[in-house]
Amino acid sequence: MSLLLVINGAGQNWAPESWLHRFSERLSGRRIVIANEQDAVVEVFRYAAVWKPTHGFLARCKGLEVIFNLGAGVDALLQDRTLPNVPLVRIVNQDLRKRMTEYVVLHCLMHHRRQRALDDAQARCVWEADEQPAAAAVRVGILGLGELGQDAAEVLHRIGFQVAGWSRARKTVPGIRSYAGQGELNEFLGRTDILVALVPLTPDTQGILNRDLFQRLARDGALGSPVLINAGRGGLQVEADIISCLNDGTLGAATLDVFHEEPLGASTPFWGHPKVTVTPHNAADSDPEAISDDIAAQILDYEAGKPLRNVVDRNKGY
Ligand code: NDP
Ligand code: OXD
Repeated sequence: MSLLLVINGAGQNWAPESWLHRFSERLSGRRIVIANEQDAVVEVFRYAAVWKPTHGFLARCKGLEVIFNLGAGVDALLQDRTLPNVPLVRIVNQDLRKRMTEYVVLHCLMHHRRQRALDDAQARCVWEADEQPAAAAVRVGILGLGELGQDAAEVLHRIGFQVAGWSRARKTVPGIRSYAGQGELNEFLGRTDILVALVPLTPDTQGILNRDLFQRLARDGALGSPVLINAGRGGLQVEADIISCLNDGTLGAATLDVFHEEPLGASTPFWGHPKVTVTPHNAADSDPEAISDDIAAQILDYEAGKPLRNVVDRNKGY
């Protein structure tokens, strides 16, 4: 067995040598190599573990049987039209679910409990409390009721929020109202005070977070105006629409973890906007140890003849 590492992420988590070390510990005696994407000739490897490989590079790797994406979202990878037609496995694990759920709960509660206004009052040394609706008065809508969306939905429901989710196929999740498909999107939006975007970026969802959609959110909610939380992908959002909807009151506030341009440029209005909370695409930073455990276990299972798990449906794009 041989594993090629093709890793182009920014930051300490993505240092290729650390991944080499982790996989070598878990798959001892195997040939594991960090790719040099400039090499004219690429040796034969059975597996590749990748994050944002240069488009066209994997097409030059002969003998690949499985590509393991080192994250949950595969949008960047699928944009490579030359990607070899072999199973593509993405990350699904409890560590990632819990991290995303922490983020979603944190930001739902921050908007619900008006923490930004309290921070502002503290900065002015003012003892000032707003009226506080109960969680049961607030309707959260999760756009994308998949692995991450369902976990967050369940915890929000336990806290007391009214929670619904929207997906392609209907789901059965205790306590969560499930809306399915385009035909039910309007009804889902019309009952939503806090919209949490956790759909993958695909041709169908590109730009879905736009003025037309924001105008269809509930306008009679306990928070006054609807709130947007986007922890999916920047490509889901029309950024000019978010700013103009915040400015004219169509949206009350937004938490944004993902952007068209990452890192976020200095000149964007998001940084300084009083109704926007920016986080640096770290809603759910995948734990490299947990990911390495998953992938090593999958390789051993695959070699023992067991089916691969979490294989991406290329037709759906996620
Ligand atoms: P899943 O594939 O498990 O879930 C995706 C959900 O979106 C499914 O419920 C799916 O419906 C729904 N969906 C997709 N397309 C449509 C559509 N056209 N119409 C209606 N529903 C649709 O993904 P995960 O939950 O694991 O991850 C979601 C996304 O979160 C990732 O793709 C990634 O972009 C992002 N992410 C962000 C991170 C961050 O740090 N900000 C970290 C990790 C992931 P159905 O179930 O019916 O197929
Ligand atoms: C992912 C991410 O897709 O970190 O895993 O965004």
